[in-house]
Amino acid sequence: MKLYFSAASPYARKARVVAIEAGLAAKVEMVEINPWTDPAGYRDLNPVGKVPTLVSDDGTVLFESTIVCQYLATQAPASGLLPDGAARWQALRLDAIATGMLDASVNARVETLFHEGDKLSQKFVDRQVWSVNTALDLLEREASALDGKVTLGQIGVGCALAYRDFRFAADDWRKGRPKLAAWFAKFAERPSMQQTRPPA
Ligand SMILES: N[C@@H](CCC(=O)N[C@@H](CS)C(=O)NCC(=O)O)C(=O)O
Repeated sequence: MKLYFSAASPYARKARVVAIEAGLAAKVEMVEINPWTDPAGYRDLNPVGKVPTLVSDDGTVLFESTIVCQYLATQAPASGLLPDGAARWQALRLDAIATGMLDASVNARVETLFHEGDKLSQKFVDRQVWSVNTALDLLEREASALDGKVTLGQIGVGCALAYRDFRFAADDWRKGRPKLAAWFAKFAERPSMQQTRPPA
Protein backbone atom coordinates (compact mmCIF):
# COMPACT_ATOMS: atom_id res chain seq x y z
CA MET A 1 0.00 0.00 0.00
CA LYS A 2 1.02 3.60 -0.55
CA LEU A 3 -0.09 6.49 1.62
CA TYR A 4 0.33 10.03 0.32
CA PHE A 5 0.61 12.49 3.18
CA SER A 6 1.99 15.86 4.20
CA ALA A 7 3.76 16.19 7.51
CA ALA A 8 1.60 19.08 8.73
CA SER A 9 -1.78 17.65 7.74
CA PRO A 10 -3.92 16.52 10.69
CA TYR A 11 -6.11 14.47 8.33
CA ALA A 12 -3.11 12.59 6.98
CA ARG A 13 -1.82 12.24 10.54
CA LYS A 14 -4.95 10.29 11.46
CA ALA A 15 -4.17 7.79 8.70
CA ARG A 16 -0.51 7.58 9.71
CA VAL A 17 -1.40 6.98 13.35
CA VAL A 18 -3.92 4.30 12.35
CA ALA A 19 -1.29 2.57 10.19
CA ILE A 20 1.09 2.44 13.17
CA GLU A 21 -1.57 1.43 15.73
CA ALA A 22 -2.81 -1.29 13.36
CA GLY A 23 0.69 -2.74 13.09
CA LEU A 24 0.74 -2.02 9.36
CA ALA A 25 3.59 0.48 9.24
CA ALA A 26 5.92 -1.94 7.43
CA LYS A 27 3.27 -2.61 4.80
CA VAL A 28 2.51 1.03 4.02
CA GLU A 29 4.93 3.00 1.88
CA MET A 30 4.73 6.62 3.03
CA VAL A 31 4.95 9.19 0.23
CA GLU A 32 5.36 12.76 1.47
CA ILE A 33 3.96 15.50 -0.77
CA ASN A 34 2.84 19.09 -0.45
CA PRO A 35 -0.72 19.14 -1.82
CA TRP A 36 -0.62 22.92 -2.21
CA THR A 37 2.08 22.61 -4.88
CA ASP A 38 -0.11 20.27 -6.95
CA PRO A 39 2.48 17.56 -7.72
CA ALA A 40 2.25 16.31 -11.32
CA GLY A 41 -0.29 13.53 -11.70
CA TYR A 42 -1.57 13.70 -8.13
CA ARG A 43 -5.06 14.74 -9.20
CA ASP A 44 -5.23 11.59 -11.32
CA LEU A 45 -5.27 9.78 -7.98
CA ASN A 46 -7.28 12.26 -5.95
CA PRO A 47 -9.47 14.61 -7.99
CA VAL A 48 -9.58 17.24 -5.25
CA GLY A 49 -5.81 17.19 -4.68
CA LYS A 50 -5.89 16.69 -0.91
CA VAL A 51 -4.06 14.44 1.51
CA PRO A 52 -4.36 11.72 2.64
CA THR A 53 -4.72 9.39 -0.36
CA LEU A 54 -4.22 5.64 -0.07
CA VAL A 55 -3.44 3.29 -2.95
CA SER A 56 -4.19 -0.26 -1.85
CA ASP A 57 -2.29 -3.33 -2.99
CA ASP A 58 -4.99 -4.10 -5.54
CA GLY A 59 -4.73 -0.56 -6.94
CA THR A 60 -7.88 0.86 -5.38
CA VAL A 61 -7.42 4.55 -4.67
CA LEU A 62 -9.12 5.85 -1.53
CA PHE A 63 -9.34 9.36 -0.15
CA GLU A 64 -11.15 11.16 2.69
CA SER A 65 -9.30 10.45 5.89
CA THR A 66 -12.25 8.75 7.57
CA ILE A 67 -12.52 6.22 4.74
CA VAL A 68 -8.75 5.71 4.54
CA CYS A 69 -8.64 5.08 8.30
CA GLN A 70 -11.51 2.61 8.12
CA TYR A 71 -9.84 0.77 5.25
CA LEU A 72 -6.56 0.48 7.18
CA ALA A 73 -8.37 -0.69 10.32
CA THR A 74 -10.16 -3.42 8.38
CA GLN A 75 -6.79 -4.69 7.14
CA ALA A 76 -5.92 -5.45 10.78
CA PRO A 77 -9.19 -6.55 12.41
CA ALA A 78 -7.42 -7.93 15.48
CA SER A 79 -6.24 -4.41 16.29
CA GLY A 80 -9.77 -3.55 17.47
CA LEU A 81 -9.44 -0.05 15.98
CA LEU A 82 -12.85 -0.45 14.33
CA PRO A 83 -14.77 -2.68 16.72
CA ASP A 84 -18.09 -4.40 15.99
CA GLY A 85 -21.55 -3.66 17.30
CA ALA A 86 -22.36 -0.70 19.50
CA ALA A 87 -18.67 0.04 20.08
CA ARG A 88 -18.26 0.72 16.36
CA TRP A 89 -20.88 3.46 16.45
CA GLN A 90 -19.30 4.93 19.55
CA ALA A 91 -15.93 5.01 17.77
CA LEU A 92 -17.40 6.55 14.62
CA ARG A 93 -19.36 9.10 16.66
CA LEU A 94 -16.18 10.23 18.40
CA ASP A 95 -14.42 10.44 15.05
CA ALA A 96 -17.29 12.51 13.64
CA ILE A 97 -17.07 15.01 16.50
CA ALA A 98 -13.31 15.20 15.96
CA THR A 99 -13.66 15.58 12.19
CA GLY A 100 -16.19 18.38 12.63
CA MET A 101 -13.79 20.15 14.96
CA LEU A 102 -10.91 19.62 12.56
CA ASP A 103 -12.91 20.89 9.58
CA ALA A 104 -13.91 24.03 11.50
CA SER A 105 -10.30 24.58 12.64
CA VAL A 106 -8.92 24.21 9.11
CA ASN A 107 -11.70 26.39 7.64
CA ALA A 108 -10.84 29.18 10.07
CA ARG A 109 -7.14 28.92 9.30
CA VAL A 110 -7.62 28.81 5.53
CA GLU A 111 -9.97 31.82 5.61
CA THR A 112 -7.42 33.75 7.67
CA LEU A 113 -4.45 32.77 5.46
CA PHE A 114 -6.07 33.10 2.07
CA HIS A 115 -8.27 36.16 2.39
CA GLU A 116 -7.55 38.99 0.02
CA GLY A 117 -7.21 42.51 1.34
CA ASP A 118 -10.05 43.33 3.70
CA LYS A 119 -12.19 40.46 2.50
CA LEU A 120 -11.70 38.23 5.56
CA SER A 121 -15.13 37.06 6.69
CA GLN A 122 -14.98 37.46 10.45
CA LYS A 123 -18.53 36.12 10.60
CA PHE A 124 -17.38 32.89 8.94
CA VAL A 125 -14.32 32.59 11.19
CA ASP A 126 -16.42 33.22 14.32
CA ARG A 127 -18.82 30.48 13.24
CA GLN A 128 -15.91 28.02 12.94
CA VAL A 129 -14.62 29.00 16.38
CA TRP A 130 -18.09 28.42 17.80
CA SER A 131 -18.16 24.92 16.24
CA VAL A 132 -14.72 24.11 17.64
CA ASN A 133 -15.75 25.20 21.12
CA THR A 134 -19.05 23.34 21.16
CA ALA A 135 -17.28 20.17 19.93
CA LEU A 136 -14.62 20.55 22.65
CA ASP A 137 -17.33 21.03 25.30
CA LEU A 138 -19.14 17.91 24.10
CA LEU A 139 -15.91 15.91 24.27
CA GLU A 140 -15.32 17.17 27.81
CA ARG A 141 -18.82 16.04 28.81
CA GLU A 142 -18.30 12.66 27.15
CA ALA A 143 -14.67 12.25 28.19
CA SER A 144 -15.36 8.85 29.75
CA ALA A 145 -16.06 7.53 26.22
CA LEU A 146 -12.38 8.12 25.48
CA ASP A 147 -11.27 5.58 28.08
CA GLY A 148 -10.55 2.02 27.15
CA LYS A 149 -9.05 0.41 24.10
CA VAL A 150 -7.83 2.66 21.32
CA THR A 151 -10.22 2.97 18.36
CA LEU A 152 -10.49 5.21 15.32
CA GLY A 153 -12.53 7.51 17.58
CA GLN A 154 -9.73 8.21 20.01
CA ILE A 155 -7.24 8.61 17.16
CA GLY A 156 -9.50 11.19 15.50
CA VAL A 157 -9.90 13.11 18.73
CA GLY A 158 -6.18 12.92 19.53
CA CYS A 159 -5.18 14.26 16.12
CA ALA A 160 -7.79 17.04 16.24
CA LEU A 161 -6.62 18.19 19.69
CA ALA A 162 -2.99 18.02 18.58
CA TYR A 163 -3.91 20.26 15.64
CA ARG A 164 -5.37 22.83 18.05
CA ASP A 165 -1.99 22.85 19.82
CA PHE A 166 -0.11 23.03 16.51
CA ARG A 167 -2.01 25.90 14.86
CA PHE A 168 -4.04 27.55 17.64
CA ALA A 169 -1.82 27.19 20.72
CA ALA A 170 -2.79 30.64 22.01
CA ASP A 171 -6.46 29.60 22.29
CA ASP A 172 -5.76 27.20 25.18
CA TRP A 173 -8.48 24.60 24.55
CA ARG A 174 -7.59 22.93 27.89
CA LYS A 175 -9.04 25.79 29.93
CA GLY A 176 -12.24 24.56 31.61
CA ARG A 177 -11.84 21.08 30.10
CA PRO A 178 -9.72 19.16 32.64
CA LYS A 179 -10.92 15.67 31.74
CA LEU A 180 -10.17 16.09 28.06
CA ALA A 181 -6.80 17.65 28.87
CA ALA A 182 -5.86 14.74 31.15
CA TRP A 183 -6.90 12.17 28.55
CA PHE A 184 -4.93 13.93 25.80
CA ALA A 185 -1.80 14.26 27.92
CA LYS A 186 -1.61 10.47 28.07
CA PHE A 187 -2.74 9.81 24.51
CA ALA A 188 -0.13 12.20 23.10
CA GLU A 189 2.60 10.05 24.65
CA ARG A 190 1.76 7.06 22.47
CA PRO A 191 4.59 6.17 20.07
CA SER A 192 2.18 6.57 17.12
CA MET A 193 1.55 10.19 18.11
CA GLN A 194 5.22 10.89 18.88
CA GLN A 195 6.33 9.47 15.52
CA THR A 196 3.88 11.63 13.57
CA ARG A 197 4.44 14.98 15.26
CA PRO A 198 4.20 17.85 12.76
CA PRO A 199 7.33 19.89 12.03
CA ALA A 200 7.99 22.77 14.42
N1 LIG B 1 -12.05 15.93 4.15
C1 LIG B 1 -10.67 15.66 3.80
C2 LIG B 1 -9.84 16.89 4.13
C3 LIG B 1 -8.37 16.72 3.74
C4 LIG B 1 -7.67 18.08 3.67
O1 LIG B 1 -8.29 19.15 3.68
N2 LIG B 1 -6.34 18.03 3.57
C5 LIG B 1 -5.60 19.25 3.40
C6 LIG B 1 -4.31 19.22 4.22
S1 LIG B 1 -4.67 19.44 5.93
C7 LIG B 1 -5.20 19.40 1.96
O2 LIG B 1 -4.72 18.46 1.36
N3 LIG B 1 -5.38 20.62 1.40
C8 LIG B 1 -5.02 20.90 0.06
C9 LIG B 1 -6.12 21.61 -0.68
O3 LIG B 1 -7.18 21.89 -0.08
O4 LIG B 1 -5.94 21.88 -1.86
C10 LIG B 1 -10.18 14.42 4.54
O5 LIG B 1 -10.73 14.11 5.61
O6 LIG B 1 -9.29 13.73 4.03
